[in-house]
Amino acid sequence: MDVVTLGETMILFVPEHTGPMRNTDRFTTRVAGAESNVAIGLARLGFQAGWISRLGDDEFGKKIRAFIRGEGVDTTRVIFDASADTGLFFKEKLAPGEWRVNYYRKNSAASRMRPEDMDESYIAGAKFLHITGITPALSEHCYETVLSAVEAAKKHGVLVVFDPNLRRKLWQEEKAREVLLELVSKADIVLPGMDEAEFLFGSGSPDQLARQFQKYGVTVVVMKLGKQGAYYSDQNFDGYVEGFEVSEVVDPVGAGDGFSAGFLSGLLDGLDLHEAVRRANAVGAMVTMAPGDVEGLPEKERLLNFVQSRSQ
Ligand code: CKP
Ligand code: MG
Repeated sequence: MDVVTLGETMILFVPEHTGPMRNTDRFTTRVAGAESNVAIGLARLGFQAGWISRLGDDEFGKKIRAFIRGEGVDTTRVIFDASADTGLFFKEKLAPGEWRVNYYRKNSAASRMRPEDMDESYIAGAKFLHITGITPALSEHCYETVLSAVEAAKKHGVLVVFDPNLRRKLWQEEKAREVLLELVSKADIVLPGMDEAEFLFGSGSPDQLARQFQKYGVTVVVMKLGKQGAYYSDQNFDGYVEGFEVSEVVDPVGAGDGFSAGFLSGLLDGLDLHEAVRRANAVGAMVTMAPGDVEGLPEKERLLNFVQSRSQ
């Protein structure tokens, strides 16, 4: 396995019309969850990705597993839990450029993940363990599950990649800050957005904020700067990589996960940090141009064509 990740994936309902969803009775359903988005992104780019989770033993759970497995992600560690439902979420487009996410995931099957669900040898066989700050917000058990996955990774020299993915609807600020910082302190690579970095450390420039992460022992920090691109820093190098022009932002949700998938694929292909971040920017941009959270994730050839066509 190149990358193993764990987290909750839900059925996403997208109302057909712009405006509050009480005014619509038509929805499109899709499959979405930050960690499986990353796994799908990597699988489309030709890498081996494994996704660990719990799903309800229900129609939606079956749909999610079939979809993710169909994308070529390894789902052998996914457990169907008959005692809870698969989580749902709704993504309303309130006005052009204004989105609202509504979760129906309390006590979901994924919130019942347990440290025992983490197969140490499965994690040990990966090059990277990818985690996000969403999972520990789901329940105390999920928090412990993430810690045990990280422990297994560290024990076997698997690099820990952490995307803070702050979700204010899921927990209180103080608790979020404490847990996210704890995970930062255990990560080798962090991929925060500027807003998340400022949430953790207060306002500052990207390089000042990156140094704060490095004080926690992080080796590589890549800060997402939206359409401006990204800033990266490791012990030896730092720099900015410009973002790609996007013709129209159809749906920005999932761009961060595309960024993670693009970045990890770059590292797995042996690119240097600058080039890996460029690839991350490209995949993030491509995700925003398609509806849904995973629909815009490209295959390798499309990605390389996109990058090349914008480099001339
Ligand atoms: O940070 P991103 O916009 O890339 O993350 C989007 C995902 O897992 C989305 O698919 C949703 O299911 C979630 O984040 C979430 O729980 O908010
Ligand atoms: Mg994100």
